[in-house]
Amino acid sequence: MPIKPEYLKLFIRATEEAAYGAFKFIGKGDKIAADQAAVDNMRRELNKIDMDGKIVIGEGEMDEAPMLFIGERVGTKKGQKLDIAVDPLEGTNFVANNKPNSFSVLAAAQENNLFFAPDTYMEKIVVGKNLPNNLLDLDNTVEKNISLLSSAKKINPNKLTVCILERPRHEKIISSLKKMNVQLKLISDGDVSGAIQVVDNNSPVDMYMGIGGGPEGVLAAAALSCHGGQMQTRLVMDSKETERAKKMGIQDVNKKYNIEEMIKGDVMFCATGITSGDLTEGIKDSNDFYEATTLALHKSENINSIFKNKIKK
Ligand code: VTB
Repeated sequence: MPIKPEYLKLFIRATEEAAYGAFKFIGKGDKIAADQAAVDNMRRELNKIDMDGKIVIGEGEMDEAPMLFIGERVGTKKGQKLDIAVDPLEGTNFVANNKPNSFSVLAAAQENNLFFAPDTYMEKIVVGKNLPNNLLDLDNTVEKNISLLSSAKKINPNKLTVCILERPRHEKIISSLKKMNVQLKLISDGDVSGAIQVVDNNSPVDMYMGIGGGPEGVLAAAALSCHGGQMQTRLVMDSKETERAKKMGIQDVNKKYNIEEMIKGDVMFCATGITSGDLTEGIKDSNDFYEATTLALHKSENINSIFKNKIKK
């Protein structure tokens, strides 16, 4: 059974309120306070919704996150049974430093249909739609993946754009990409948005790759599954994290996941901008009210729209 369409506007409300909470902290240099405000508001709104929701991607595991922790039940328990993935504030540094690309994000699927990823790193490789199935592989060399994408898209490697987090751990990949004269889009943070750009017609990004957060990987997968994008991921964990993951029920910790294994069935995705960025505009102060802009997707209903709503001052 698909997710009831009426949930979309309620989830939009949850990301709007979370975004509004963080908005008050833009440029204040306090990422913890900004995150807390977003978490509080999102949790409050989720608990108003008639659903039997379970947080599968949240602020962390129960012993380290008091709110919106993995496994927390949200909603009034009266409606559909749903798995919920949240990042009330994606891009805490961006809000703290008044930089573009921060937003509040949520994805929902039916019970047991979202990948229960632990809060660890994840290797990711992402491309857009209308490409041969399972085109790329994390175990290929960077050169091979670029050459496969270049042939499939009939675009010379020097005309391809690859987005990647700028981190020392990616030095080797970045230097291989430079050798191939690929165009780089280096981002300082925010790989949910980085990954989703492969399906955005207004973005030059052809491929996203590299190691970022596991939770962020599931959120990006939710949006990409509505668009028909491709993604392959693999958890990256130290021995302690591996133990925890096994306790969470992940038997094969080296498994490579494709999008259908991370997101099953129907899915909704909402992202409300805090500061303006590649996905959406940020919250705007319009004298009498604030205006929130949300990118909202619902797979089974083919919804891919931008919603603008007023938030009372
Ligand atoms: C990653 C990325 C996120 O933070 O989790 C990153 O997925 C943290 O990476 O989008 P480092 O540990 O290397 O700093 C974000 O960029 C923002 O939450």
